Amino acid sequence: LWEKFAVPENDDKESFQSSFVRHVTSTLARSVYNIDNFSAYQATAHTVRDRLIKRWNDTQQAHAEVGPKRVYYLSLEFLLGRSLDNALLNLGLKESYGEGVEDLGFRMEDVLDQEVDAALGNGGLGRLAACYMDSLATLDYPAWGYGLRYTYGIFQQRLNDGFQVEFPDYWLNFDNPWELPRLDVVIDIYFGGSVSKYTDNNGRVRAIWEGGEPIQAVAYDVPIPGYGTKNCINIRLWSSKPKRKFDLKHFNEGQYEKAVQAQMEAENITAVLYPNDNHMVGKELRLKQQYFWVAASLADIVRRFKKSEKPISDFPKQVAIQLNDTHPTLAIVELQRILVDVEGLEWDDAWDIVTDTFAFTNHTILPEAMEKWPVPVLTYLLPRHMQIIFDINLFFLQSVEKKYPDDRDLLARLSIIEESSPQFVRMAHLAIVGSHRVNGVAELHSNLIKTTIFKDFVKFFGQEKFQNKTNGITPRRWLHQANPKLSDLITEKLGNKDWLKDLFKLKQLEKYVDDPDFKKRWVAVKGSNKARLADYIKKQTGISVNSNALFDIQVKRIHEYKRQFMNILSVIHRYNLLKKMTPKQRKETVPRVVIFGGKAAPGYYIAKLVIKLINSVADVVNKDLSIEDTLKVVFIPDYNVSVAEIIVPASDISQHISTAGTEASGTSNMKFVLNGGLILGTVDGANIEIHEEIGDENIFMFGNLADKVEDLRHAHRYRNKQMDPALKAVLDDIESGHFGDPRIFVPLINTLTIGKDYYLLSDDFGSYLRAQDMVDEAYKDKDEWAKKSILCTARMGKFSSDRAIKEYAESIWNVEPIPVEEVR
Ligand code: 26Q
Repeated sequence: LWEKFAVPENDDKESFQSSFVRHVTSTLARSVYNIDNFSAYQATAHTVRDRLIKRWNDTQQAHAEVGPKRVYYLSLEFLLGRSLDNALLNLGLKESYGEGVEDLGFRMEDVLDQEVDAALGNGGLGRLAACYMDSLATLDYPAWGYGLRYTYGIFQQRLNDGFQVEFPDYWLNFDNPWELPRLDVVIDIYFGGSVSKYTDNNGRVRAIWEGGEPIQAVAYDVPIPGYGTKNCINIRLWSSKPKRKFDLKHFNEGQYEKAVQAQMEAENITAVLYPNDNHMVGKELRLKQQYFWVAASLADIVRRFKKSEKPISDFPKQVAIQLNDTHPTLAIVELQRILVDVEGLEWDDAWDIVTDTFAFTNHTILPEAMEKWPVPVLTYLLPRHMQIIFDINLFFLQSVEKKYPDDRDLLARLSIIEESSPQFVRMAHLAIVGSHRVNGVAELHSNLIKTTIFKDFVKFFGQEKFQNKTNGITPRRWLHQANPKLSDLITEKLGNKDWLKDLFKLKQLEKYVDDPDFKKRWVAVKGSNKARLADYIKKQTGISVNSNALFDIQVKRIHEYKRQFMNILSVIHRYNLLKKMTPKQRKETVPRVVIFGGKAAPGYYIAKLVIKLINSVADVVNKDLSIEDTLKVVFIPDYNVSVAEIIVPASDISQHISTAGTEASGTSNMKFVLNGGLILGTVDGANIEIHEEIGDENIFMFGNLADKVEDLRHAHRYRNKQMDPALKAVLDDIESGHFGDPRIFVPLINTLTIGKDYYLLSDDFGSYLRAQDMVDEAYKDKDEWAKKSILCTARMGKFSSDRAIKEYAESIWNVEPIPVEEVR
């Protein structure tokens, strides 16, 4: 009977249109004679959503039949961006649905443009999680993501007089077709309360934690379709809400307000994403977010495991949990609590299960980003967990003591507890001790953590526990979707779209580097992408830029270690040179458009001054007619995933210029090169491996190496005398008031003097300027540049997130793909 009523979903234009009309009239309750672009978007999205739900169900059914080991990716951030175009492409529906939309009188581009970004992340770490979900789905892995459904995503950035101002990102304002509320999947989460001891039937003393008032975690599921497969995986996002019970006690005492207050605080937990990137903020609410999320996710995972009716000792054979940085580290403690307090296991048996289950990815070595939480706060919010952490630490330090007797310094360095007053819990230490594998995100970074911050752990646990998994990006979104013209050209040349599932196939493009016709078409695609960006810049900022100029782009979170400051200082240097040139000399120079974008954390004063300086320089340079359009400076506001999709395909050069050893990997570097843009970069993070893949001739590298950084910092006691003269001249220029009231920039300039130039701008400035000159020189030879651009794309196979995910699956998770058949 069920089969009789199951309506087969067809992928042709007419089926789309009939579904579209049904959604307009039923779901949206509108007349088909009166629909705007937004309604057209909604109706299209709902039509696609129906297809996704079908695949989602088929996938769950296929997995239930096999009962495979599943991988769970725990991330506080999923920076997904828009979903409609991506889903259409991954499902192979773009063409038929596109025609269907256009036939009904809409422009597909305008329809797609109606969607708001799902911006539940800050930057690299959150976008990495999104790329990994795309690869897990595409490669048919039985995987789940777990995160939080923030009511407010990363803030929207606007500019006022060149200063950043933040606006709330209330992204759920007009319904979100990409989530499926699971009002039946609700888990009670407790904070506070008390721990009591009791003696069990076997005479053993056991602990029982009774928390305070429960808060409900409600599941919202976000389907993630793979490319060219029926597999459709799930990101489960938890939303907090008060457990609606009538609080008679408060009510009778006439404390109605207090009762409501408690309910509001419950909703607060998932209200807002913390907007700090690579910086720890010690807010209690952030810790509550972490536990709320981790406890709900583990309850869900344990419940799913129990359905298998396997013995609890099989847990690590069925479950792999990846910790995306230290943010979910409390999951280790929560699983130990469940196994010991609830399931009644012995401590050691439980701990073996825990460590076999978890693996931990580190994303930074910056000291200010290392998570640590005060013991008193943990004791009061999660008393039982704090006891368990002390016990984990005790047993761990005992085992250290046994291996290295009488080394008290070693014990202090390894301890999960920092012995300050108050004491702190070092989350990275807890994550390492509770995991069977730890990885960094690029070769250099993985080596650095082994020799610096985690050195003692390597000594104790041995090398095998510490791995490298170089990051990757999904070529579906970052080439096929963002750069359709280049994608079409590649597909035409290679004869099929297989490269989208095996990015190493791009290698075949190398055959055509000397084919004039191919080169011409390659350059034309870049030109049209630059024209598209020029239009966007005109619309957003009013600035006209010449798309024949060299497009030089630095877009990423604004942070001192990423050195946007050094970039804008070099722009001032360039401007001063251009002003001194004769008209003839200016004719011979390569015109440049220097483009910046990125958000500063709202409380990061210096980063905000960098934004102001960029805009002040832009104001002066852009209206100076004397330099005859040889230089333009642009700050694109509100950089996010969908803006990146316009920017990334349009670069000639992109800058990744962090102080060596500070950028764990970087992933936008990969995006730009995959789209045929060259890199100007330091010997840092994944730049090094990109260099290795694409070759010396196709990248501009400069600056001091990571192993020199410590010594250079040390030498900076005598800073002022040694400052690079070109840099000094530029700073003098700012101080003379050429770029507005110089008093504004004093604290920024002080970072180079009083602040001892921690990020070594002065040490790298000379080689940076020389590298810039080499870029100009190389760009003059258009033909050679085209060749470099093609080789860049052709050699980027390694940086597909598919490669990264296969490495995780094979050497950390031990999970296998499960093919998903369509169920009719
Ligand atoms: C921690 C505690 C309290 C509040 C906030 C945080 C917090 C939030 C976000 C700490 C760090 C982050 C984000 C870090 C991040 O994005 N790191 C980047 O990860 C990328 C993916 O691996 C790398 O490519 C980048 O190099 C790295 O900077």
